[in-house]
Amino acid sequence: MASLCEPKNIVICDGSQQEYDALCQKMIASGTFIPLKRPGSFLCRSDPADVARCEDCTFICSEKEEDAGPTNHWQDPKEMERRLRGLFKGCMRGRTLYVIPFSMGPLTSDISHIGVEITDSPYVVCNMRMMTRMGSKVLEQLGEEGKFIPCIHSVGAPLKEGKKDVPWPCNVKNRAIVHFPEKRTIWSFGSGYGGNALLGKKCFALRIASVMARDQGWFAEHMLILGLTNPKGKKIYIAAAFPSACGKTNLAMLQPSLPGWKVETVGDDIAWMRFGKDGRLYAINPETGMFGVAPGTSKESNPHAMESISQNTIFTNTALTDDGDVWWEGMTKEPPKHLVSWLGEEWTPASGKKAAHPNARFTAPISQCPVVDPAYDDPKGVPISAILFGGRRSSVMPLVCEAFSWRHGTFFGASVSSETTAASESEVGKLRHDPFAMLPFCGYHMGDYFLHWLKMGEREGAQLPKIYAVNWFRKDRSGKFLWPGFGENSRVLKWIFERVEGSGNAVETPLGYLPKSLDINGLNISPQTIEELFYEDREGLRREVEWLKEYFKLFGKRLPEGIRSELSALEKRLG
Ligand code: SAT
Ligand code: MN
Repeated sequence: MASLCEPKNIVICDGSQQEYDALCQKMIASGTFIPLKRPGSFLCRSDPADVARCEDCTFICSEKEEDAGPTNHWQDPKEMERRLRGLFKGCMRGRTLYVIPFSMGPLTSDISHIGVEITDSPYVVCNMRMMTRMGSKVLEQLGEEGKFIPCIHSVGAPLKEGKKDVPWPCNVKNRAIVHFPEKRTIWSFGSGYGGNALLGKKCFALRIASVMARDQGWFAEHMLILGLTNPKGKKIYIAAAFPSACGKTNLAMLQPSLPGWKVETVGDDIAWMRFGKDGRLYAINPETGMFGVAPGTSKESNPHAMESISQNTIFTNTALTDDGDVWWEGMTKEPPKHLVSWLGEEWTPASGKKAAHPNARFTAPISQCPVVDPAYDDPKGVPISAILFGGRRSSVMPLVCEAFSWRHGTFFGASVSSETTAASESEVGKLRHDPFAMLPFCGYHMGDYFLHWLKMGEREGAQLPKIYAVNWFRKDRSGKFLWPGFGENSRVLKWIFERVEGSGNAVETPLGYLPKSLDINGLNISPQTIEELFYEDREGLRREVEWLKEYFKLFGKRLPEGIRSELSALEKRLG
């Protein structure tokens, strides 16, 4: 790679604090980092054209086109390799090539896997140090013969001798985030942002890992993991899949409004799950950091996130206050009188523009979360009792619903749809199917992925988690959210806990089991609102079935029979 990329020098990262600090100093000097008032924290402004995951330039280059499936962009792997070699030729001139050995998951866990990312971005190095277990200890573990996933990244902006660098080098028009599932290799060119560049995250831990998981009989999922303890001290673990920027971080560290209940955080974005000898499903969080959405995060909405980012945090594309702190929409009720926006422009409330980019992010170590779960680093993982699927749905879908069976729950996952968010560069607020919240992250044919889920449920001796669909985002006719969400979601978690334990009451409906009653003690909500939250909109549901039928056609013969029959069973139940 060095002879292809022609970097000025090469640094093998040891992952030490000194190395991290030196890189931060270097980025302050180059204008990439602005030191903040918060201890050990920095603000970084990206190029205004490189602000989110780019789904249109993300490719799954399997040997056969049909194996990438209809939901992925495919290109011939040989042609793509040729293109990449052209793009990478001399792309690191004038820059340092950093070698980042990293482990997804605890080094001693047999659920974990190792990767090595090479990059010419010190911003990526610093983020990867927070997001993964990174450095010399990983190289030691690898030894001479160890296996790793090669992850090759460049911002694609060679630096001419004597020319001053820009704060956020990138090459937007040539961006390509490319996965070779058979070779289990990742190449990413032209972007420095989030999932495009921190290759351990979506590229490895979801797209490549989903392929490994299919082949080896485990799960790589876009899920948070939380521990839920009831007032008697009994604890279960829950995993939940929501699309990007739909509240995974908020749920993962929620402060329950219900007295005596406790939520603790194992992970906020990705879960790797494997069956244990006892037949239960054990989950690890392969990451060690959070790359969370800043806008909307406040002391009210997520006090634990606010505490997690009080120090040692990298902020990207937030606004800067006059006293050297950060701000974003929704952080306080009243915006400050003056700010410098994410674009580096003077900003006042009268500007009529957003001060922070809607996909502004914080990168912080999960160990800083005040409610981090004691088992977050446990190599065995935590046993999962319930799996939740959800999206942003302003109508039709009830607040919570329990699946009749694993197969029915798999159908829940396959039917997820959600309004799009700023986490991806495509249009925001458009309702789209996003099966298992994996639409942008599944590394192979989505129909085969459904089949993998169905098959895993047939495993001998499996103690399967119960499966739920949740929707915090249902609105009334005037467009107002019916449910307060955030800490009040503990009321839904409580019902799930009781169902798992066998004590919770439910009524059977065509969609699944709904709560007979939800604990709304102390919540200022009218009985009509509760009714609306669970209202069975038969017309809407029938339309939903038609819409799903249309969507599932996409998968042709590779739509598993189990999904097909669940859809017709639902249609029958709706009458
Ligand atoms: O992929 S990112 O990590 O940039 C953001 C997301 O989609 O969750
Ligand atoms: Mn995510």
